[in-house]
Amino acid sequence: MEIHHGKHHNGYTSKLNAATAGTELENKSIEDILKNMDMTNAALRNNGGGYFNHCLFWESMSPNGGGLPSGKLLDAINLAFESFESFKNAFSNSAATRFGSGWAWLCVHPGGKVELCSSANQDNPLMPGIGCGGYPILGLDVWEHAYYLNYQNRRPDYINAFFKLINWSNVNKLYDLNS
Ligand code: MN3
Repeated sequence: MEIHHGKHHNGYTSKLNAATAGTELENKSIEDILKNMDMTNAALRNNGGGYFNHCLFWESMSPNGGGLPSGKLLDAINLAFESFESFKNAFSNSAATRFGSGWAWLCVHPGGKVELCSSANQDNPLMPGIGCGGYPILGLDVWEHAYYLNYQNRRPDYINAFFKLINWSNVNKLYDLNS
């Protein structure tokens, strides 16, 4: 995780700063940059996504995490997936079956409906035409750099470990802010 944060995330952040320095994007929010992404601009797409995605990834976890969501988010999960267990299975399946490098997301739409999707590389559901188009409130990195040092090819074990660390109070907060 230290290498992931200090090398990988740092690399995306530095390259995003370089790609936006001196342009009209320099003072825009990262959400604005992603929503208005020129998908043919590979440097901005890969590093803008990489910056945002990893920020959400770190905030998705806590050493005291795990357990269950609560309140309106738990209601929305039960409405969409019938139970927390079936949500967990569907999210894990989405993360396990993303071919190659990418991310699995839990997103919220205006009004509060939640939906799962996944995306390739450093793409993000805020970008035009990517995933379910909702606001991502929980994100899991399934690039090999995220798990190979500890889990080798056992991506499902890494996904299972992630569920023991999910910071549901932060996911609840993002749900309330973006629903
Ligand atoms: Mn990563």
